[in-house]
Amino acid sequence: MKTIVGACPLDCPDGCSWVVTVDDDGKAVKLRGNADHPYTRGGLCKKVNPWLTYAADPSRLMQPLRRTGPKGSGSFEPISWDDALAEIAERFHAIIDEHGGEAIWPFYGTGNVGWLQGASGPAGARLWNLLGASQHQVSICSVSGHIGLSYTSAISTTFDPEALHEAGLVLLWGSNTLVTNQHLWPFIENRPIVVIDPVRTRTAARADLHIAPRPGTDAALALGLCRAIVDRGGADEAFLAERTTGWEAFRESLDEWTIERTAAECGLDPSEIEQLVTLILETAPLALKLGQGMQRSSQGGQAARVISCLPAVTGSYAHRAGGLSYSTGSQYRYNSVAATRPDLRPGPVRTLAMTNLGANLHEIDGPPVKALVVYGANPMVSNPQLNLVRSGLEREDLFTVAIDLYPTETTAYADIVLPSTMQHEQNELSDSFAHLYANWNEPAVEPRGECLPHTEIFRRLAKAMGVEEPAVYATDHEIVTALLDTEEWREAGIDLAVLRERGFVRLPNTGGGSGADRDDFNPQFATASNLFEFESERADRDGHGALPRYLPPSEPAVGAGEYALVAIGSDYHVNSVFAGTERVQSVASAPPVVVHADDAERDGLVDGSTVSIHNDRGSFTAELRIGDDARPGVATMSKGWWGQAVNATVKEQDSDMGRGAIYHDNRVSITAITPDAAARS
Ligand SMILES: Nc1nc2c(c(=O)[nH]1)N[C@H]1C(S)=C(S)[C@@H](COP(=O)(O)OP(=O)(O)OC[C@H]3O[C@@H](n4cnc5c(=O)[nH]c(N)nc54)[C@H](O)[C@@H]3O)O[C@H]1N2
Ligand SMILES: Nc1nc2c(c(=O)[nH]1)N[C@H]1C(S)=C(S)[C@@H](COP(=O)(O)OP(=O)(O)OC[C@H]3O[C@@H](n4cnc5c(=O)[nH]c(N)nc54)[C@H](O)[C@@H]3O)O[C@H]1N2
Ligand code: SF4
Ligand SMILES: [Mo]
Repeated sequence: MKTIVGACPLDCPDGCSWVVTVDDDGKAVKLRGNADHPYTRGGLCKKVNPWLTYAADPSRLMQPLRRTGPKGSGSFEPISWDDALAEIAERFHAIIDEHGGEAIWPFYGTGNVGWLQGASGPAGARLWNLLGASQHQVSICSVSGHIGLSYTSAISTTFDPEALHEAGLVLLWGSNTLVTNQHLWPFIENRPIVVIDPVRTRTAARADLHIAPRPGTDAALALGLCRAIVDRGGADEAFLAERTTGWEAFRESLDEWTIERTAAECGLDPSEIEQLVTLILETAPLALKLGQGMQRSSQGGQAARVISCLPAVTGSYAHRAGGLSYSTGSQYRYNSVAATRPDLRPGPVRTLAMTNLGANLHEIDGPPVKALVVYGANPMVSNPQLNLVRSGLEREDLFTVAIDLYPTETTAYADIVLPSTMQHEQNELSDSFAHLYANWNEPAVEPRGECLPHTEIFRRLAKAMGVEEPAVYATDHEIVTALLDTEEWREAGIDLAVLRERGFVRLPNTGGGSGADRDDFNPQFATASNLFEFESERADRDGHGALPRYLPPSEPAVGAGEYALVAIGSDYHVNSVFAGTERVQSVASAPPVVVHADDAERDGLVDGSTVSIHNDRGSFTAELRIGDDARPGVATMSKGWWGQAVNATVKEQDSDMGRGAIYHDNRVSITAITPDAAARS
């Protein structure tokens, strides 16, 4: 028996370190959380504990496949790797000859978010650059919030989550922490906790105070809170004078945000806002954990921008356990240029946003998309406006290659399907968006069947295409060495050998050390002025106004029979990953949609009945539940379940900043479809 340290690859903030036990026959017999890792602290989660069961799932893709039936039918025949790569190479050459490299779109998703095989790297980048393929922007998750914050603090985390046991009030804003970021909980559970979320999630139910605004009204709420804090003498004038700019103008803009107006806009009672203001004033410093949920709206970037003003008004940014954390991702500073080699490009190339897949497959400036290479992504479940995506993927002239672990609703549309290794079978350098460590993942076992890592697939594809440039044949270890080729990593004495030996390291830019010896993590505002910018010329130039502001969501659900559909992280799986495995299918079932009792009564909806959830973009069915999980005007359920086309109803529309998706800005109607429903009531 031996143990090998690895890391969870999923798109989850927690970035867990794990330990795989391998027996003398080279078989993985146990996979558990790493007790030595300061953030993982032993346990993983119920989504990933059965990892080895998922790896052994009977549906796992084990060899390359070629389509034999119509697109979408899921009919395939096995072929050899040589034949699969030869066919892809031939198609790529023909497409490049006729339309140029930009007609190829490497469409990678968040199935793995690592730096070698996953969305941060990504694998294949050097080959795509050399071919002049379209650049891919992973706009599906958090981009709007990042851009929003870039105008004010320009830093996406101002505290180390491990310091939160020193926080005053912990404000979880649009974050379902107990479900989507559970390893943070031990650091905050003894602090007073407030949750701002239109849904009464498990996290909200555990909080000291839960405020449930109408979806997409967060910026109004934040403006109202700022004004109330000023009115009650809680503004930290010293901090505002020394560390911020534009405060006077911002303060004036707050005039209109009386508690009454704020409450009306957000669908709250004024007393709820008063109560929150009191808590903020009495329990300093304020540590605000901003989730991704609240920025999946047409005004999501602006919402993050406004919310970030709150800890500035209270001066909380000055405290090591205060301020705001959206993502620690920005602290991972690798040499991406050396790893991905944009200099290999034949000339400038366009960038295509992941969230614009449907539109881009139908109509596009420049060369049409003729080849799509989908890896670590499941757009037929996770992208907005599924009916538009589907008709795009059905195009006969589109050549689609999909690389996955299992047959999915997306691989069904591929011409060639390639089998990927799983994390415990491959090299990976993993990060986190909640802690400040880099995790190394050493392969623990040989790949199952004929599965290959992404990096190896693209090396073999380059060979099949006859590429001579040596850079595209770099080994995994050479790419990691390129990633670590920065001043910071060198000065810290961390190279690949150190990473492999230790399994994880604290990021060098945090002050170094570990545990009690650790220096403070004390990052500075990274704006041009090095101040917190209430007022921003750059934002004004970009069309977002010099001052942070509130604009209503594009699809407010305020009329009778209207619901804002909010489909959030499931307890059982991360997005759509593993949702189709035997294991998940045996412990979970198709998620019900939950509405408030008052709405159900008004619309004649019956608990336990089957309903259609629909709008002019599409529809799907679910079981209806009545419960106080949903505030009036909201319908909620979990996302990522196969065969339940929640995103058929979501509009493919860019958010205000960065082409983010607007999943939670989605107005639907709900109608009963079982004839016996009325009889049962
Ligand atoms: N178990 C589990 N964990 C996951 C995932 C999963 O699918 N399952 N997904 C992973 C991924 S990809 C990500 S990006 C993270 C996301 O982590 P979170 O940000 O926690 O993600 P969500 O569950 O999408 O949304 C959080 C909360 O935002 C709320 N919300 C929706 N709209 C609004 C709004 O307008 N205002 C406010 N204030 N709140 C709103 C939702 O009701 C939800 O409870 O989680 C990761 N972790
Ligand atoms: N309604 C609604 N929709 C949402 C969201 C929401 O909150 N509400 N959240 C959005 C968010 S935050 C995100 S991040 C996106 C996620 O959307 P995507 O990035 O498309 O991710 P997934 O749907 O999880 O699909 C990941 C795919 O990768 C495969 N996979 C897993 N590991 C590996 C691997 O090692 N190699 C390969 N080749 N494949 C692998 C899985 O089997 C799965 O098919 O969904 C978005 N969709
Ligand atoms: S999904 Fe998140 S909590 Fe679960 S093991 Fe992976 S990183 Fe940890
Ligand atoms: Mo995400």
